[in-house]
Amino acid sequence: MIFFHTADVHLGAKPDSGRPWSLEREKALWNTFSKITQDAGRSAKLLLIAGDLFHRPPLRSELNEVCGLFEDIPHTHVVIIAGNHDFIGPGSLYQSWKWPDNVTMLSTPELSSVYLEDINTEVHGLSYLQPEITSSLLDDAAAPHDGRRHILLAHCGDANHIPFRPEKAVDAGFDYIAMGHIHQPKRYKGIPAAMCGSPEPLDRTDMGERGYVIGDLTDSGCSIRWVPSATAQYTSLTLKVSSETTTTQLLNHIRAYQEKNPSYICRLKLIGLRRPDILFDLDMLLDGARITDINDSTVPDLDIAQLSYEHKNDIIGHFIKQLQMTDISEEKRKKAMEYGLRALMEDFN
Ligand SMILES: [Mn+2]
Repeated sequence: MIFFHTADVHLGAKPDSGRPWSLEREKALWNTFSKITQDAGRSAKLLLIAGDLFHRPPLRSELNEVCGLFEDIPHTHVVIIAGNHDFIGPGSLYQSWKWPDNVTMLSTPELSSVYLEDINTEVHGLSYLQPEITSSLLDDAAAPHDGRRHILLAHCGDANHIPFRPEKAVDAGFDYIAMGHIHQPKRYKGIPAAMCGSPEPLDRTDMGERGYVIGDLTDSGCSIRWVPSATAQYTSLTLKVSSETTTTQLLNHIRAYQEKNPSYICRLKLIGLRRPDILFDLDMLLDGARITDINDSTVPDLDIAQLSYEHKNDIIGHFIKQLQMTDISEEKRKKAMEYGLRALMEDFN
């Protein structure tokens, strides 16, 4: 029995809000989820959604949209739980929503299940009714030896969101544990369990590839593989500058890199020695390429001996001499030299 396992789709989120590519990312969340459901419809009997399908309690229009996707795959069962983001609070549309026939939401705060007869599989799970659950609610989950296959859907994984060890659920008889909540995918060695990760990264802290799980549950056990699905990837890019480097050169370099890797959105780090009298125009870099943030760790390339010779009769030379005689740590001296000389030389230029 082939199944798909996804979670943390966060439909409705606006990644990198305010940046030029934000709308494109917002649409990518929908497009990738749509593609996953279509692929599931072609090859899987069951689509598991382990919480946080939506970024917040969903709007009517958003629910209509996903129901349209599920109606297009009538021969695939869909089982959903609500996570900490799309929790079923007072007034949540989840409470009274009429899902298509192939869809089940396990919406109670204690474990419940749905038995899918044609695939002899029972899916167990619970939904969040509030954004946090600190108790280990799933520790007592158990699957009976009744000839059915049993799957546990679990939105869990940190102290405020159902602390949980999947090993325990395997010992309690479950054939697969479909976990959600942590965006970084994780396999558990030797046991049929996975944190599938989000199908698309949500922000710059979601570094690396993202995807979902395709599993095959048979009488001899459960095999799973992880499939990449994300259309963008947050990566770190470190560039080393020299005293000849200009902002335009940096921008051209980053643009060429991103043309070669069009899915990359970069966190930029600048290192190396820059010309002492310039600061890179970070706004120009942020405006000109897909960069979320910049860590400028460059240091000015100061030739102290040369400077103190050239300025032996003015305040710059005097400043260098005094600082060299001051009893402070080398690190502090370096910083003070950098800031002091920058300020003094601006006056001179
Ligand atoms: Mn979550």
